[in-house]
This record gives sequence, C-alpha cells and structure tokens, in this order.
Amino acid sequence: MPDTPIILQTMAMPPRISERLGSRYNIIRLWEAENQEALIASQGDAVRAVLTMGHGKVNAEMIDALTNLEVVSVMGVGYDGVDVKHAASKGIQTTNTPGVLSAEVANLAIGLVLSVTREIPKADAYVRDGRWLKADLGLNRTIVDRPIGVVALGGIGLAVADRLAALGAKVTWTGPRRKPDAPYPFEPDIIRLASQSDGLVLCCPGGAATRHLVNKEVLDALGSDGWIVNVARGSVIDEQALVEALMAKRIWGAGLDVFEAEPRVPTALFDLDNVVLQPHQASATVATRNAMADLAVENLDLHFAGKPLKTPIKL
Ligand code: 8YV
Repeated sequence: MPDTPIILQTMAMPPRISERLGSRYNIIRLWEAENQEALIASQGDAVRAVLTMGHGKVNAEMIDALTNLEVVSVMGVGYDGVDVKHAASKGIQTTNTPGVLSAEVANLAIGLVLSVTREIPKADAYVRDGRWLKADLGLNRTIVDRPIGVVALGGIGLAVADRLAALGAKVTWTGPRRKPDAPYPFEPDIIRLASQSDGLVLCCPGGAATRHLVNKEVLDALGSDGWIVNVARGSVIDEQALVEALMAKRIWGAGLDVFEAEPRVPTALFDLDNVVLQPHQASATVATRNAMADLAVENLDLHFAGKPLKTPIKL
C-alpha cells in the first residue's frame, strides 16, 4: 500500500512489537542490514518513524539522514542514546515508555539491595558448597532503620524509595532540583548523601548530565561499609573507580544491573563475592516488556492518526 508508513526499526525487539504493529506499517529491519549506512542512504528518505529501545542509538547523523522523519518511538524509559534535542530542533517528536516499568524496575532494585546487604548469593554458594557443615557464615547487614540514599526521584526512584521505606529504611534522596511534593528529605549534595547513607540506589537518567556522577569521591564517601545498587545506566558510575574500590574493599558491596560497555562486564568483578551482577534486566518480565511494547506502538499509532502522543518526551 503506498500510504503505509515506513518505520525504521533499529534493533531486534520482542515479538509483541511486530504483533502490535501488524500490517499497518512497513518495517525496515536496520539491525539485519550488512551495511546499515548504505541502507539508510538508499531508503532513508521514505522513513517516517524510528522505533528503538531504551539503549538504542539514534544520533544526529541518523536523524539528518532520515529526511522525512516525523517521530522517534523508544521502547524504554531511558533515551540517552537518542539525540532528542537535535530531533526537536528539526520538529521531530520523540516518545518513551515511562510509568509502565517503574514498579518492575524498582522490584529488581530492591532485590539487589537485599542480595547485597543480606548476601543472598554468597549464602547460597555457602550452602551449596557444603561449607555450612564446617563453619558459620557470619552475620550480614540490615536496611531496617538504616539511612539509604536514592539518586533521582522520578517514577522509578519514587517506587524504589517507597519500597525501601516499607522495608523499614530511612530514605533521603538527591537530584538536580528539590521537588516541593517529594515525600522524602532532599540532600542536594551527592557526596554528603553518600557519607550519611549505608548505601545508594541509582535511579537517574543516563547521558552527559549524569556521566560518572558516582566517582571515586562519592565511593570514598560511602566508605568501606557502604554499598551501591545501579538500575540506571552504567555511565552513571565511573566503573574503573568502582572496580578498584571494590577490590581494595574501600566499598563493601555492589548490585549492578547496568554497565558502561554492556554486555561487556569488567571481569575483575567476577571474582568478588559481594558483587551481584544482572544482565540489564530490571524491566525484563514478559508482562512489563509487553506493556512497554504496547505503549511504544500506541505512540506511533497516535502520531499517524494525527493525535497527540501519549507519552511525549518533553525537553
Ligand atoms: C531496557 C531500560 O533495558 O527502559 C529503559 O530505559 O533500560 C530497560 O527497560 C530496555 O532498554 C528496554 O527497551
């Protein structure tokens, strides 16, 4: 059909996406192309929408090459790979999928907090290895009545903070600006927050503004009893500094769902028993990924129906 909008899909996505897109669109499968630049050069002018995921890259060069691009739909809450400002400067709208994954991501964050503080993987290995028969494991740590810092109180940060509070922790948060309605105390300085907290849970967006927000200074402020959980982006932590701090026991533990160069993970972490590693899967349940896929497609449908987007990214 000549009027069927053409969508450039940049990466493999869950089958739910194609089910939802149905036959209303023609899809160009960019990730399968041997020469992606050549594909964009030959077919780019026909593309009206880009569909990508939270960690997908849609840079200024790609946006410029797609001369008739109208909308970029991101199946994910993070959009640090998309040059949203450049798109906006050309009148191209962008959308993401906030809200539908907050509870899921927060649940994994809590799983990591408990895995690290209660040393669940380490204790599991202790039982499996038969070490229980020989010696006591020793005691682990509580979050009850303990101060914990949440970095950024967006949808995910708030869901994490509420869960931590329900488990008995005392939550303080930091972020770029105070929020008058925030139900938890605010500490503008992340170093001070780290020095006052047992642990930090990172829930902030990725991108230039938060790159290496957690550096050696922050890790030192957390101290040798401190721990960190990251369900945000790998770029938020200076990973080299984190690895060094963990190896030297200048920080006590870490629960990491995201990495600077994922899926590559610093192998030095594999030997450390109080580091819990996840393959960027905080939102990765069938139900939540389906909800994200549905919202990403709904935004495209709304756009092509000439209606306002459900969840536009506002700059
Ligand atoms: C997924 C995410 O990893 O939503 C995000 O920003 O990081 C995750 O939910 C994935 O990118 C889904 O598109």
